[in-house]
Amino acid sequence: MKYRLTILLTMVLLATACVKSKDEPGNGNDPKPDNEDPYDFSALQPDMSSDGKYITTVFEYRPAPGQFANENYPAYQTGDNDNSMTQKALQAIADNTTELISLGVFGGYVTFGFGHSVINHDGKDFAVFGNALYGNKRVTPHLGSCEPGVVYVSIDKNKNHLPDDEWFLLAGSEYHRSRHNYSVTYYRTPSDHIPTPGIPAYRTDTTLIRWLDCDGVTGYVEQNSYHTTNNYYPNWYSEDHITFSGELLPSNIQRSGTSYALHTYDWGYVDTHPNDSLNRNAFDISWAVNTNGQKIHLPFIDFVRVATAVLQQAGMMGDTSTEVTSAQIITEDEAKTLPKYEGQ
Ligand SMILES: [Ca+2]
Ligand SMILES: [Ca+2]
Ligand SMILES: [Ca+2]
Repeated sequence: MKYRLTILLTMVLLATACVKSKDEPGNGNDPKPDNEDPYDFSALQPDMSSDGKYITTVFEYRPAPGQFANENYPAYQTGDNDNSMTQKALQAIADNTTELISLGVFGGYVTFGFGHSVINHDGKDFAVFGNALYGNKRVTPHLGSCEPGVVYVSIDKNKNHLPDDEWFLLAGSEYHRSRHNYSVTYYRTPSDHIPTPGIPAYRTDTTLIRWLDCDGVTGYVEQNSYHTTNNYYPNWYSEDHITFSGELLPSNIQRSGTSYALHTYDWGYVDTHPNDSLNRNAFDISWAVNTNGQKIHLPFIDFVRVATAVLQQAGMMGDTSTEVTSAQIITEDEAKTLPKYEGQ
């Protein structure tokens, strides 16, 4: 009986673990005690004190573990901390750059701004670029590399110029088959860790970074033979475990024998289409939903967050991590040239 009760309690705890937590995008605001509509933004004025087109500020760079962590995009050097890594991230994605940052596996994110509000005009309002490529279907059908990240937006409701307000997901083409309010905790590799090599031989350690999700499922970010000198867990984090929460997309791995591809999703995701298409990499603030799935009208936004939205190992390509190279505002005139895709 006691045993059964323990199981029951564990199930209840696990079942509640996947609901929204206060650290999750979408929970920045305390509930209002009276009848005030929390989504009435009509009294707020956009900050249009500058008119730049590209990223000017990175507020947070919080990658999840992954094969590029510490090694590159951006590289960690002894003595780096949250502030210096955030500055490196800014140098990489500010302006019209082709440098990039990697966000690590599921949940890792970057939060940035354009130095002024982004108005929600008719059509798409801004674009975010990654480093996605399609496979050439005729020659290399399994060489696509699309690593979808989701976009959250926020409005500086408390006017402190910081992204500490409620976050809204921009619901893309896969929203209705995605897992909402998911979370995963990653654990720093213990110092006495013994690698567990796998098959094929590129799997040099199948148990490098342990993770535990809100369902109680556990797994690992694996070390592969192309990245053996870094330790995959961001060195500058003081915590020995770190939790990320948000939207989880279905796996986009296509496998044919030993060959893997990461296929594209239609619209509404970062690092999912090559950068030669503005429209495929463009986002409309009107796609915003809160964590209950309610559509929210935002007249403008002040903050953008991009987060890796899959949790998967893709053979010799290793773990899947969204990359960001730059972002830009889309003017109202430019938006008129960008036709809607089905479902937009
Ligand atoms: Ca819009
Ligand atoms: Ca704020
Ligand atoms: Ca990528």
